[in-house]
Amino acid sequence: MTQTMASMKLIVTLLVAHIVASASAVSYSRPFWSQTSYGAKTYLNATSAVSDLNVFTNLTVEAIYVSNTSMRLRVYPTSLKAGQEAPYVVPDVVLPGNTAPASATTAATGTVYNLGQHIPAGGGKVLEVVPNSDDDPTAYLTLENLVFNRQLVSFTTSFRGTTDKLYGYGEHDYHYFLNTEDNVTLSLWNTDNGTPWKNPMYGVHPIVFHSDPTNNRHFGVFWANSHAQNIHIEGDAITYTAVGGIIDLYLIFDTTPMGVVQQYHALVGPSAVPPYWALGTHQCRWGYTNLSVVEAVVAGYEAAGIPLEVMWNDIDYMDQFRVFTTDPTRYPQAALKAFVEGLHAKNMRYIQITDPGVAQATDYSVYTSGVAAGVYVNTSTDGKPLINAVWPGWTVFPDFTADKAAQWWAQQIAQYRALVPIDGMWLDMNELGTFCAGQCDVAVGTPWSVDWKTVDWSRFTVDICMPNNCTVVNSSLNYPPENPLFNGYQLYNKTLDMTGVTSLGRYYETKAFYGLMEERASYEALLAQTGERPFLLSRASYAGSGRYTAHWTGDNTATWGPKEGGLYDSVQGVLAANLWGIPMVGADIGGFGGTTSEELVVRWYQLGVFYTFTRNHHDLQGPGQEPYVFSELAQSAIRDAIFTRYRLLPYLFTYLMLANQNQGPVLRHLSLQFPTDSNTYADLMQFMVGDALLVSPVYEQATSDYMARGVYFPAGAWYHLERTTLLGLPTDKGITVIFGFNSTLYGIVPVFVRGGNVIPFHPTPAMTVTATKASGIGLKVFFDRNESSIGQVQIATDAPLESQNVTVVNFLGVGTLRTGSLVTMSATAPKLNPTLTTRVPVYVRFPICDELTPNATINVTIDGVDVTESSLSNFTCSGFDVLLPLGQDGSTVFHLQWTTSGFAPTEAPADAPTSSNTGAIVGGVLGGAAGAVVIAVAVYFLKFRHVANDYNEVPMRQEV
Ligand code: NBV
Repeated sequence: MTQTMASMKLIVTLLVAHIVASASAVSYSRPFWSQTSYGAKTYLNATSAVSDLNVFTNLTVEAIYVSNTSMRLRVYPTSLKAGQEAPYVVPDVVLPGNTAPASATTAATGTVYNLGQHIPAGGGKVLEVVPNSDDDPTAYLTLENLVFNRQLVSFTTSFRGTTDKLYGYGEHDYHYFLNTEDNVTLSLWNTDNGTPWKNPMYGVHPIVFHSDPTNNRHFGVFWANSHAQNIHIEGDAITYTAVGGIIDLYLIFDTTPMGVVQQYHALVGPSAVPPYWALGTHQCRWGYTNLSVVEAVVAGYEAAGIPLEVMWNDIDYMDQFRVFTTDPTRYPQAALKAFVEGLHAKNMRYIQITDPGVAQATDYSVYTSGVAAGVYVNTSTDGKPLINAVWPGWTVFPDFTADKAAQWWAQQIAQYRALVPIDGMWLDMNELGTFCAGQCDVAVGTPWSVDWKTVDWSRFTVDICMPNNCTVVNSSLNYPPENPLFNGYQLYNKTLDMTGVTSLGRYYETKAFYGLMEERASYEALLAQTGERPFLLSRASYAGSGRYTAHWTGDNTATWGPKEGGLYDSVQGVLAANLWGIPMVGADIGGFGGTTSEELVVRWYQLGVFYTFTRNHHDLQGPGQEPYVFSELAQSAIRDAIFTRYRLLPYLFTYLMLANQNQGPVLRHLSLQFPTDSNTYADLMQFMVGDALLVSPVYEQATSDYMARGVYFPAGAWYHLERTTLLGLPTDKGITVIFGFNSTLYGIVPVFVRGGNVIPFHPTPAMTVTATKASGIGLKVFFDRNESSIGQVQIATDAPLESQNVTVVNFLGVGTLRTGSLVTMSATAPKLNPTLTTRVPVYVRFPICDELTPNATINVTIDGVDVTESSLSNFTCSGFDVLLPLGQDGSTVFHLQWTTSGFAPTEAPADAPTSSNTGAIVGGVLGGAAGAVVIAVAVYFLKFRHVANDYNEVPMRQEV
């Protein structure tokens, strides 16, 4: 059956949908679907009169063809009764094209979905969406139990059985797979609440991805809704609930989970690509009390020889916490400016926090200019700027949903940048997070005398908010009939009153994307002012925030294990953000709250250098956790980890470019990369960086548990990235390898590379990204068993992408050690470094360590010129290294060829096992002195022989 939504046979039968309005259930008339130019349509009308104006009794249901792999299901009131207001629809500025009416589509064939033909009568089912294939009648999902009230919109989707794994919906500190535990409710509401397990956090991303590894079906459900909302997952059903809006579902189907995620990213918009320097390391802390302290941090890094690219300041730099000011004594403007210029002279950068709240003070031009321009969120009660409290005391809040506010914001940024030339912006507290609930009735100029350092937060509401007439307006917007939030958390807790008025609606409707609108205003401002791609870091986010900003996972804790909001949980956080289309993301390395330890910081760096955004940040309390405060051993491990990252910058940047070009997340759960390997659908916090790198962080102290846990390698050939050492796992199915680490601390950076990939890298990591980049681009070529290897590097300046010719170079390797070639192909390949004075290496590695005779030889040519004598080094049984000639690096087109001779016959050694089809590993990993660990593996396979090297003293085990 190949039908479009427009032409499909609508055998949707009798359906009686039940409204479960506040008290009594309301029945709808039987819906009859009819075909339309855009798909199909039906009406649901209440069968009996309903006097309650909160209930919408006449609904239109549209099934809209979007593409052969996606459709939209929109349910909205057909007409309104007198006194009824239309439910809120997410505006186009937030979700491009969202409000456009369904338009006719050209008939096409081949939709992968169809409206169901197997709907049983009754049961409240409105529709079913089924795969469009005759052999598979089971529904992808259904829509049933509709409730459509002014402040309660709800429906249930049943999906095709409990084999579906669910993921995406956030932001939470929770399992990656949302149905790891049954019977769970997760709510969404941008909340400044730290990282408590399961609670709603700073972002709102109403997207649920489904993956069924058993039947290999994958789809996503995005509900375009900006209200407080939740999902309840029980068995094979999800009930979605929100306190308003329409039912507006974008349904996406694909044969792979990656395909679904890519389609979702296309829907919410392409992710911003950060400037190259932003991939360097960042150091921040709340509590750098004056400029000398900051200077000392930079000096500390320099003395330790640990790269620091971007120095940050938290709220400490401001004068009375007033945004766009500097403290005259602790951070004098002229000295701060000179400091930043000094950083720039060293090719380093500087970023400060910018909170949205503006102090309500008549002697403060930011405030007064905002009043004059009418840019603040107003109250519904007196139409004046709505006041709440944040760091500067009594505060008002720009309404970023208004164009005039965005313009005013741009002016503030421009004026401030003339005083302090910041290189990017850190947008905090933009959920909005405030200290009082609702709104405060405070006269302009009311003094503020709270000493934050001594304040008793538990009494804040009583001592500060209540005496100042802070109230929550008695409105159903603050107290909706059903509160969907976790643990009874109120909508107005630690934020503005829900009745607040913004240009695009009431705060009740627009709060979810307040942060996104601030990100947009800041992005546009910086882009216009600098002419370069802006770097923003935002805490709040909504679907589509990735178009403008990077993200960090918020106030985490200095803890190790699952459910603690620390090291382990951070992986779920960054993977989820990647699913939402925010690929540039990291967690506070070392932990924001609590007292960290040297070992935790080292382990966190060994993980955090693989976050796309790598920042050490800590709160006011406790000792510092900058790398240089720790022992030499720790510093060397951290340096090692950072150098690993710096070598990988071309690879990381390429994947950020690919994310922008809709090729999917940079950081990927294993199930996203290996969807047919059922072992990867575990809450296993290993992850992929792009197609090639597998990171298996150490989450446990003293590594002993890591030994027990092992590293899971999906089918393929695997190598250790840094040492370009063959790990020797050319298996047809996944395998768990238990490494024999015997050092108690630090060991190696746990990153592995999958055969079949070419990794572009900077050969010489240095103290800055600029210096690192100057070492050019070399290649690590890791062959797979099928004798091939592919890769890409994309190179761009920091200018907007549309204003430059991005260099894209593709690499293709074919062959074995016996004979093969590596070619580069490029449409636009200007030399990255025409003045390069060092030659860059190409490492070529094979999955089989072919046994060579003592007089084995190799001949290597580059572009037909024999370079064996001049450029070859390190010819072993598993590969060779060669230096590219001067003036030519990994970004230039070249053709590398090799031929070897002198192989011993490939026979399995006497001790090779014959019973297993995956072989046995008898090599090992040696924990050396002072954290230096050498990997060495010997693997004997039935068909292949892997020769041990010198280090196979500590055995490692495998479990298949
Ligand atoms: O600006 C202070 C902190 C900041 O360090 C942290 O990273 C943010 O997530 N900020 C929260 C405000 C603290 C509120 C308690």
